[in-house]
Amino acid sequence: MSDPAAVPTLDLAVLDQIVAAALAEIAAAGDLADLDAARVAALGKKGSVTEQMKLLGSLAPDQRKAAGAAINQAKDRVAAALDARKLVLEAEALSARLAAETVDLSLPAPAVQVGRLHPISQTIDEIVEIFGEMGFSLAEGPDIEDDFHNFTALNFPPGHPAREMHDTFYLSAAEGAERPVLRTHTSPVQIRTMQSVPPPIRVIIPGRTFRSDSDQTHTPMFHQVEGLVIDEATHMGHLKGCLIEFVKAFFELDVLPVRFRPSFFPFTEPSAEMDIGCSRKGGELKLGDGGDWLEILGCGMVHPNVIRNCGLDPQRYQGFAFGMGIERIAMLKYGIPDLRTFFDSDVRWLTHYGFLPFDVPSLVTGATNGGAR
Ligand code: 2NL
Repeated sequence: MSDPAAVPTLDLAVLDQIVAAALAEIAAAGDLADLDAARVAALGKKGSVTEQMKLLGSLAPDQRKAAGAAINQAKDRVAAALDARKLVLEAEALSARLAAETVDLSLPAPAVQVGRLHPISQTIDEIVEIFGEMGFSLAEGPDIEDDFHNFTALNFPPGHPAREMHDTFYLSAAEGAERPVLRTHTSPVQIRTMQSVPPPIRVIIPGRTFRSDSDQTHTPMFHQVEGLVIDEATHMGHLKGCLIEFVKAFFELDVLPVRFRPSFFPFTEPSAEMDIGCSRKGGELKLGDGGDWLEILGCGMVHPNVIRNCGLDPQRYQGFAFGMGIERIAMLKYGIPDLRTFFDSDVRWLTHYGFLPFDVPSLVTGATNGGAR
């Protein structure tokens, strides 16, 4: 015989208190760790709501259904409160983190700045900025090339001296394959552009180039920038106007005399060299109007053979191209006297001649404030 008083019943008032206590703890949780403690205290293995659930087994069978429903409801209320509070705390944590991690780029830069942009990088950025304003886009290509893109397409005849071992770095050939070549100029990128992009084309191509040459004024790796314009109407007048605007913008001179001298390249006809005005009085080189001349770049109208070699019809398409050495014009603009120091990786040199990363070149603000100096 069992004593009816000994059969446990579910005390709804106690359950309500447990829920109220859990909700209060959840509401008071100040961070996600507090909230997790509240979750464990209510719904964990030995949590207050879980303990109520354990009573179910000892209840009289006719009470179990209603009691189970009441406890499940209590559990759902606590779980919903946990979820809601979690969203709030997570949003608060994110806001706090975002506020703490803010970087105000308009604040004065820290007094000690060690990073510098190499003058080659800065000069490339400036050139790309100027031609970008004129509507050119940037193109790049591989350092390791094949004979067709580096020589043949550019109208170099088979026995041309530039193809010789002592001028050009060749890699060893895979069996049955042609030997690859380290590009001797950036022109192969223009060939690739003409092969893949339909005219009109306006591209500017900076990059590393390689020649087997090493002395005071030559390094085996150096940088070139070349430009190419191809459409149906471009002529020598466009070439001149474009390059005159470029040298004035690059050297930041409103008055800069220029002249074009006839020259020869296999890939252009006619070809020219462009000089800018300078003065050499007292042994010091000064760019601008000084009665003397300084060679700055090579240029010309793209040879019809080159256009044909790229699969375009030279009767329909024409244009101009130009090329210059980046080290050379960087030395002229920034007064760097020795070519070989560009590649010494000397931090003191870079601190002196390098540029602050935020010194972004622009035609509106002037190309530069003179970098670190
Ligand atoms: C120089 C002269 C030059 C070019 C490069 C070029 C490229 C193609 C077709 C025609 Cl795909 N021309 N490039 C043209 C004239 C001169 O460079 O003194 N460079 C350092």
